[in-house]
Amino acid sequence: MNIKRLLVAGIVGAGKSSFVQTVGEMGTISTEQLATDETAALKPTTTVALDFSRVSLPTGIVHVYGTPGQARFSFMWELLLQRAHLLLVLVPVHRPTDFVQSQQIIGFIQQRSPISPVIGFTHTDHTNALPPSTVLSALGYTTEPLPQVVTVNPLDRASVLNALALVIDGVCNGC
Ligand SMILES: Nc1nc2c(ncn2[C@@H]2O[C@H](COP(=O)(O)OP(=O)(O)OP(=O)(O)O)[C@@H](O)[C@H]2O)c(=O)[nH]1
Ligand SMILES: [Mg+2]
Repeated sequence: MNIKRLLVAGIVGAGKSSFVQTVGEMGTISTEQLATDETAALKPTTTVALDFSRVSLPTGIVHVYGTPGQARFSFMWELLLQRAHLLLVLVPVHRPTDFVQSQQIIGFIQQRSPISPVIGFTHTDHTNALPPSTVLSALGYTTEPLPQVVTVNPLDRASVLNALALVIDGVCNGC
């Protein structure tokens, strides 16, 4: 059976758990717990280990794993990265003061994986959303090669499936 593992990473509140839940066909495993740190100012609960769901595509089955957002859980990022075939980093484009944290997560991945992560812009419906080019520059992408990017609403299944298709096609480019 052709199974690919997709890792969905990103900072707290980026939309990782929403993405995993929206894409899943057979329910979701989540580890959502009450936030006890500065996350509580942003949202009441947070992922403390991982999210998991599964989706069946014409090209095969995708197992989708969401990470926690906090750096203290980076051992989970590391574990999940080891077996991932596909990488997506969600970046909320309405929180410019947190772009440096997104950049750090991208750097963490780049240091440990040969796979270039696709950058998924979330919260683009927010009134304070910044344009993709501004966000890319803020993430340190100022010269070629630029990453593959996609705008995604983690709450909308068509949008999530569109992002998934791009992540999968990106990996298969040139293979
Ligand atoms: N309007 C809007 N809301 C979004 C979007 N993406 C996620 N949300 C909302 O943002 C909140 C946080 O989403 P989560 O999916 O829990 O974020 P997360 O990345 O899993 O967060 P942590 O587990 O705490 O790291 C939820 O209320 C979502 O419904 C988006 O693109 N637009
Ligand atoms: Mg989560």
